Amino acid sequence: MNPPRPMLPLRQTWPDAFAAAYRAAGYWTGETFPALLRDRAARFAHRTAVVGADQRWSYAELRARAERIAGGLLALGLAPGDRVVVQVPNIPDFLSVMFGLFCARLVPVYALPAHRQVEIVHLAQKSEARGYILADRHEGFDHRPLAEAVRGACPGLAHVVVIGEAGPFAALDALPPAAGPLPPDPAPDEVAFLQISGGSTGLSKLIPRTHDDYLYSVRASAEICRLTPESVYLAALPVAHNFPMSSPGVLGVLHAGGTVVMCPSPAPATAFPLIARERVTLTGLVPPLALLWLQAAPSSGHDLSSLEVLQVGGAKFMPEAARRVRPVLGCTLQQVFGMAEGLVNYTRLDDPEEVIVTTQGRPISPADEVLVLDDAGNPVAEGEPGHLLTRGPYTIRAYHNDPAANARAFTPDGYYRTGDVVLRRADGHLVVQGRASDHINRAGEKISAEEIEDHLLAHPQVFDAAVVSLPDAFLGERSCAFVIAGGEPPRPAALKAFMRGRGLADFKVPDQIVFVPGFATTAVGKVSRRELRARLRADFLARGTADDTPADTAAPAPAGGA
Ligand code: OOB
Repeated sequence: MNPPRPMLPLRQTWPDAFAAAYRAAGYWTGETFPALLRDRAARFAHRTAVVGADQRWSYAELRARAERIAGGLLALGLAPGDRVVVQVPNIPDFLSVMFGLFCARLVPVYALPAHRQVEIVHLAQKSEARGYILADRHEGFDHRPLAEAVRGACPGLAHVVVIGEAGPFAALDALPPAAGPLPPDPAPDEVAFLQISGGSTGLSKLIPRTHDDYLYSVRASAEICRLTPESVYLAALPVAHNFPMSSPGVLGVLHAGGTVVMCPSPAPATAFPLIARERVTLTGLVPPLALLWLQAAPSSGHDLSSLEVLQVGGAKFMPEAARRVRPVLGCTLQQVFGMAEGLVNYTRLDDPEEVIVTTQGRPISPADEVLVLDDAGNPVAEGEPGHLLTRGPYTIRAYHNDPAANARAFTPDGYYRTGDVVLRRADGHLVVQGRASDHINRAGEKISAEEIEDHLLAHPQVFDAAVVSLPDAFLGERSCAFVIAGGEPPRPAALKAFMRGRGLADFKVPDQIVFVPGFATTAVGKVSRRELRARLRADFLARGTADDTPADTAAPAPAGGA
């Protein structure tokens, strides 16, 4: 066997004075994920930790299963410190795998079930992954051929483990027995996992989060959401995403000793019966799904009366829709404005209805530093819109292995440039106004215009392409590609099939394709991509044909991202 290649170290560090202050203030407590699991398994041994379609595991069972997986993965040949891409849908094994990795000191790299070859290969290569854990099938898609293709493209990916029918791979349920004791617990300032960025430019960046910083956000979120051992959380959005994972999400609920109900799809037909059966108290949705639920609830016939809080986040929830949550669902709305890089804002459960409906909340922590700046970098007057920058005890200071992105995204004094334009009210609540960067927020899924343009340009009949967001009554935003054909224009459907054929996640395939003869340029003949996109979008909208004419698509479905 070849000796393992040296991997780029994972780290996430704050300047000493900040780290000391965060510890002194009790934000960073030294808690780690393996210790959390052991503690809850001892305190809540027989209470239900997680429920699936036909599974119901107590905390003691979750721990036993996680530790078995940990031992099995190490016996298979993975070594502490190795990164493992996790592409697991909303099933109880998501939690046993995640905690199994933590207990083995392996580092999860969270992929979404909707990701395809392009995304998984990128994550595996960028993280230097040696393992890939996936479910055999999800929503009619067989992930094993995908795993074959990924393994072919990533020679370092030594171990592929499948939940369900494993085919040519190792089966999660048949891992070898542990060859020895599990490694000692990690240091709390070690990187626990890699989360992925919304990807405003190019491909997703990797976000290293430490035990200390992430568990602070989990603990504080659980408190803000008043979670208790009686809380029952429906995981309706893909749990690998930061919102359902930790805001307060499945981790917040386990931290509080409550119950996680894994919902395989956020559609009302799947979610409503589970809410009724499990007496769910809390769940989180992206705005398009919240709209669907508001539409479906009155005539659904399911008893949704256990629901106390509906969280909505990932994209802007418009006040007119927000106002309908309490009358229609009989529960409190909580708006959540967060980012995988850190900062999370919540409306509080006892905020006045006006605040809940019209704002995106305020930060978790008194130590969250928030700046709202004009283009020149000066603070705007209170109540004026500006660029949101932030730093704090659970906001990263750097991406993994990406000096160019770090130079763009962080100021020299460590603030993260969120790319969002917000206004801060006198009472400290933030209202999201839009954003400065060129991505499309499609039902909470962030799509980089640049990444999609690159794929379009790979088509032989595409001369140039610019991808923009257009307003969409349902998705919030949909993607539209303006394409200059090189020769005979390809049919939009063929171009979309080409994109899928390149192994791109479905939600990134443009919803609409508009062929144009050329891109108007300035007299100088040169224009930045950003200006170009802005101009194409503005011209198209000015022609008044944009909304409700997804010319070449059937009604687009939200991928259920956040
Ligand atoms: C969440 O995380 P990401 O990393 O997928 O996306 C972050 C971006 C934000 O910078 C903002 O542009 C947008 O998503 N966003 C919202 C929003 N919540 C997120 N825009 C308007 N209103 C909101 N409520 O999306 C995320 C992470 C943790 C909790 C919640 C959402």
